[in-house]
Amino acid sequence: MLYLGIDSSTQGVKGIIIDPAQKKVVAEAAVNFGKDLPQYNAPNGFLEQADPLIKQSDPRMWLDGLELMLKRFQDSGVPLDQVAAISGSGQQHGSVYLNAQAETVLQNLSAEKSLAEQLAPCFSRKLSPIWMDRSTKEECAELSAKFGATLQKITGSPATERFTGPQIRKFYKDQPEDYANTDKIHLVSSFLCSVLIGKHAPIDYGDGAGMNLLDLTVLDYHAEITEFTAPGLIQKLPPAAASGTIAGPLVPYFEKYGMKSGIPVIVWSGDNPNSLIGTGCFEAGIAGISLGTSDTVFATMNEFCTDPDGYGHVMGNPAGGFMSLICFTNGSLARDRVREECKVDWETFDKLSAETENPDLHLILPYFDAESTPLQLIRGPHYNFDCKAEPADKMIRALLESQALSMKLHTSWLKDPVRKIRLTGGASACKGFRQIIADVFQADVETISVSNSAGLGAAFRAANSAGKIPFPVLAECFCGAVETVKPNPAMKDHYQTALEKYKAFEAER
Ligand code: XUL
Repeated sequence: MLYLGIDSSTQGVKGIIIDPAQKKVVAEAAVNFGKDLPQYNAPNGFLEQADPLIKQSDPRMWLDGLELMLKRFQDSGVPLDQVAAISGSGQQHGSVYLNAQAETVLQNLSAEKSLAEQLAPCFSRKLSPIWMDRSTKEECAELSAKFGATLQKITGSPATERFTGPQIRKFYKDQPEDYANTDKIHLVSSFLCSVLIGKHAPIDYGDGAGMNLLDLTVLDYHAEITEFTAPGLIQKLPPAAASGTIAGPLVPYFEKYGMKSGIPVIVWSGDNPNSLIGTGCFEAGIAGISLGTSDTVFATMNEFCTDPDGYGHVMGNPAGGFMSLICFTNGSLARDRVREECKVDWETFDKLSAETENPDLHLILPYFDAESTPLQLIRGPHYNFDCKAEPADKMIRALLESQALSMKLHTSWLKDPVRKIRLTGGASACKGFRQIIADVFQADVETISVSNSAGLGAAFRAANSAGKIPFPVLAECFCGAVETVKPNPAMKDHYQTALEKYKAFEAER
């Protein structure tokens, strides 16, 4: 039995097919929006706009990306007809606005035309705001003024610029007619699941918690918050459902890629909840750190608690209960900028990160782009030293130590202290960074050889839900540690002092 996980991320769509009986990844395929679909003018997955706080994408690009990815599987002879179930992962918080026609179009998808062509008349809002959008400061202030601290207690997060609720409120205020013409508002995840099953798919508790609308105490939309966000919104939202729910059977449209129609499609989730599953972080105290465009830290929670500083989030855990998520926008984005400024290649960057020391505690608040943790709408970066006078090695070390210290600082609200870290994402290849993270957290750092943890997590969810294979069994087959870095106890006091210094520096901004 094969299981397919699809990951629709900011920059592209990837697919991964696993065979749990053989403990094998059977095939992977990838599409990059910038390279493969240049007609959408989105080299990094979103349109370049004059206001840097606005970040939007054309949802037709996500549909074309999905189809091209399946086509690539088909062209390389992958036995897609042996796939027994599918699930998926979407970049979180992004929203798709559909008019009433969508229902009929979804039900009658014809293999003659592409999904993008058929759904083009169904968008009541042509462009979708994505998670990088920070244009909803006013709407967040309105939600905070109305609900105060209860918003975080109920939804797991304070009003957050990139979250879907504030984005919907802005749309309702700015384009009331288009809002009135909107029949359903989907997340990226539930939108793509909908095309697979030919009807509106539910939103799972994992991705749904990134909306500022879901009452996590009862796992359904909060009537008053939803109504205040935008009148009549509750009717426009797909139902909320547990992540293991079968959304429906795959529609015949996908037979054109050699898939079997009728196989179960499991409700999709957000990339972070999927990554938690795909990195095997099922126990509280084991944190996953994904070092991607943005860096994210996530962990299973034994009990629901919220971040008093308001930067960390609580989401539904696809394995049951809750998970924490802290998102740092300036992850690889910042590493790449510093590398470029230092005029070194990645190999040298890696080498310098491991060889240099930073006894003077030089620190960087790397807000090259607007940051989410802590919230910084104005771009930085900020240095506590004369950056012009620093050689490359010192700059690189200061950046990586600052990023690790920020992760440590902003996970201090978690009730279960981080005792082990599972590291994934491109920058996990950086040896020096692995040791810095181990030393800052004073915890073992396991590197896992999973390049697409969100897609793998989606494939695990398909295998778990349709094939009844327990998550830990899947994790053992596919995401064992390839290397463990031990913390150096001699660095404990040094990094304790550094943490205090970082905290004070961050507070000054
Ligand atoms: C999480 C967040 C990002 C996106 C990236 O809150 O905004 O991690 O999910 O895809």
